[in-house]
Amino acid sequence: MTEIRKVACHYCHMNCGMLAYVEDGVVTKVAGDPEHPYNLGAQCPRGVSTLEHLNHPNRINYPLKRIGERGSGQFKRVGWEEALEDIAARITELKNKYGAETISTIGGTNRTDDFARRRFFNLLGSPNVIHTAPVCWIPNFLTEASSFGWGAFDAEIMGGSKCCVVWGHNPGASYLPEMRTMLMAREMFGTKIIVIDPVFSETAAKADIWLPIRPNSDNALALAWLNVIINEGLYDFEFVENWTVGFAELVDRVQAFSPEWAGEKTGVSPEKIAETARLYAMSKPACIAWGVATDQLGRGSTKGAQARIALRAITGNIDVPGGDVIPGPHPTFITDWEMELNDLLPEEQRGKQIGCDRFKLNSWPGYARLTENLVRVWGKSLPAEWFCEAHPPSLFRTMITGTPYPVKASIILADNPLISYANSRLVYQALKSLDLLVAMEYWMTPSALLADYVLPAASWIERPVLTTTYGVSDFLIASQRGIQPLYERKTDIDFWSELGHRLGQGAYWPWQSDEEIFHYRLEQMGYGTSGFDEFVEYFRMDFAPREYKKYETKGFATPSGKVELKNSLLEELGYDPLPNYVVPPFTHEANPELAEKYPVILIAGGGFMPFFHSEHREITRLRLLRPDPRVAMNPKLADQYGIKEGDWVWIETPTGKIKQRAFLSEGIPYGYVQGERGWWFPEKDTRDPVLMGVFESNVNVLLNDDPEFCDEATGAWCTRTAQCRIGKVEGGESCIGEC
Ligand SMILES: Nc1nc2c(c(=O)[nH]1)N[C@H]1C(S)=C(S)[C@@H](COP(=O)(O)OP(=O)(O)OC[C@H]3O[C@@H](n4cnc5c(=O)[nH]c(N)nc54)[C@H](O)[C@@H]3O)O[C@H]1N2
Ligand SMILES: Nc1nc2c(c(=O)[nH]1)N[C@H]1C(S)=C(S)[C@@H](COP(=O)(O)OP(=O)(O)OC[C@H]3O[C@@H](n4cnc5c(=O)[nH]c(N)nc54)[C@H](O)[C@@H]3O)O[C@H]1N2
Ligand code: SF4
Ligand SMILES: [Mo]
Repeated sequence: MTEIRKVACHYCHMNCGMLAYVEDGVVTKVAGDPEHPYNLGAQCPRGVSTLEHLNHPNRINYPLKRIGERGSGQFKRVGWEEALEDIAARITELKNKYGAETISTIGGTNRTDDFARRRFFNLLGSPNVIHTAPVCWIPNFLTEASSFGWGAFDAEIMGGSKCCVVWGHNPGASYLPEMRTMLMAREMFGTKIIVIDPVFSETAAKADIWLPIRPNSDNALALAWLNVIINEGLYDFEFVENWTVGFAELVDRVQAFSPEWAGEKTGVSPEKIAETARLYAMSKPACIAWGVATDQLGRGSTKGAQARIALRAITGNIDVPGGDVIPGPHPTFITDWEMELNDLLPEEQRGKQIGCDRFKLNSWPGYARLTENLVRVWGKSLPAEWFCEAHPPSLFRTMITGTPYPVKASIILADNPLISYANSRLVYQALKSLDLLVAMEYWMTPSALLADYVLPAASWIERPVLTTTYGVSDFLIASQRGIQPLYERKTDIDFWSELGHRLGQGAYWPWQSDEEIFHYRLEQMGYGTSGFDEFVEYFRMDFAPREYKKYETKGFATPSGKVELKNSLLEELGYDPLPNYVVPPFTHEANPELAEKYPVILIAGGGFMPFFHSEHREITRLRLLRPDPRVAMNPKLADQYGIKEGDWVWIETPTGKIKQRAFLSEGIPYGYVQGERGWWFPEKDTRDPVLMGVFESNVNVLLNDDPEFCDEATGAWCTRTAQCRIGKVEGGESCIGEC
């Protein structure tokens, strides 16, 4: 008999609803669920490839233990029991010798183990958890949380937005269902869409106005918009008067940033800057949907976030339908924050978090203060996972130098750090220096190749999912497990729990399965279901009733109870509390002396179809759509270097050199190139130093992650500008061993 299971795709964060047809434990078909509000039955090419992913011959199906030298690519199959016992013993030994902080963990974007990793690390006693969080919405979201008491990531365009500013964001490639909603809103409300992007992206192609600013000139534009809106009196006087602090200082601050000044910086005419500022300010309601380009500007990322916060606040768009709604936490669900047990991490250990003395907003010093404010108003805080972490570039340096103390072990779970973190060669050195490296993975990746143990992870169809979007939204989405994990694959939560049991954490991991945990978290919400499976069968989602202008009764969750245009938490932590202009790193403005040798600006960011980060290169039907890495450039620039469509091209920065294939497009203005990220080649030699071509075409080889150039408050490194030079790869030239 065929059973139909309500699953949700997790090849990106959209979690589109799917139906898995299961016969005798075998998935025979996966189709889009027409009743799911996100995708209405649609699947993108990744979703369509589910069965290939599930049954792919390259999948890791059993625990593997390294037998040769680190990097030799030689592993043998072992049992889970042996692997977990040995890992636990080695963790205990290192902890006894160097302290718990010597054990770290590396993650990427949010996957499935939301609270479990942090619970494990709090119980272990180590603060050294990292994700790619500083380059993935944390600078914006945390600056918002400290300015108005939660992030307004939920731009509520369907609430009737008259104008939506899509800022450094390309849902046309990165969030397809969101793009569809945006276009629906335009149909329904006549929403004007302004896209701010140096490149003519899939989203720019659908916009009413495309503002092709120079890479990393976003802050100049935001400050000039403030200048126009304030000086022309286009702001909401009442909201400013009653619900903000620091307006007078802001007025003074923005005087220096006229549209003429910003015209020079951005390459957009002063008239166009003023016209778009007016359109945004005079459209009621309006929202700003920012993307991670605005987090990935390096030094100054927080400053830009502050400017956007001021724009939203003074135009009266905060927490109104169609504006920028502050969801707050889910009120009755047991949130990630509640599951993490942060109180169990001793004060002394918090102080050891690498980088927390310098990048304080998203580490213990800022997070502890923020939590006090959030709990006062919401009764709950944001999760420590993502919002309170060690600084990745600093942690990698600590692994290499042993300063200020030895970091000797790491567990990589759901990340391919050699590809996703900047300065890949430094990350390589860091991983190689460790005494213990474990990777929990679907595939053998370049990073996993350096591990002592590679453990088999269950994919989304083999596990249930329950998500509140990184623990920050007031709604939750649940999906069933399609089938039990194949072979010896395990869910990520099972991994943390089973390792925890072997390290004396047993009392804190009382559950037998992911479903049991999820049921526990939902139980008191009043659904009266017998278990998680039944909840999904009948409800699948839970949306807390949406309220607007909550500040009128609760105040904002900030020390002043108002929107802090002058941010008191940043001030307390020792940073400039107002928006400001900071010269963007790795531009000709910052380093004119390099402009001659490295005349071109490289944009090393942006998601693209059909891939998700470094994933899916193994899946034939997806790889056929994009077999090789692409560097996009204007035909005029290509011509200048004698480069033709499809030629292999060197891209070189002061940090490194790679090659990608030329893609000529008028959609990218002269003077920049956009290199794709995420590239490695599963078909290539697994041995060190080739490691499946990890240094050949991987754009992060080119990026400088020196803390000096990172964002002051959050440590975000820069992926959107690098001074580079390009040149055609001449016949037969190979990159390997040379670059
Ligand atoms: N230059 C540059 N660098 C960037 C960016 C950029 O724009 N430019 N973007 C940044 C951003 S926004 C992000 S979020 C990061 C992305 O960084 P990551 O999310 O770390 O992405 P990947 O490097 O693809 O690593 C994910 C790995 O986890 C495995 N995996 C997937 N799902 C699961 C799971 O559920 N469990 C387990 N155990 N493993 C799983 C995959 O096989 C893959 O090898 O990259 C960042 N790096
Ligand atoms: N297909 C696909 N979808 C994905 C992902 C993926 O890897 N592939 N990753 C997922 C993840 S984890 C994330 S965080 C999101 C990210 O998705 P988005 O938030 O949409 O961000 P990006 O795709 O990184 O970049 C958006 C746009 O920024 C532009 N840009 C580059 N430099 C600048 C600049 O200096 N200023 C401005 N204003 N714009 C600039 C790029 O041209 C690009 O069009 O996508 C998610 N969805
Ligand atoms: S990968 Fe495609 S099908 Fe899957 S959730 Fe994302 S958009 Fe939906
Ligand atoms: Mo991300």
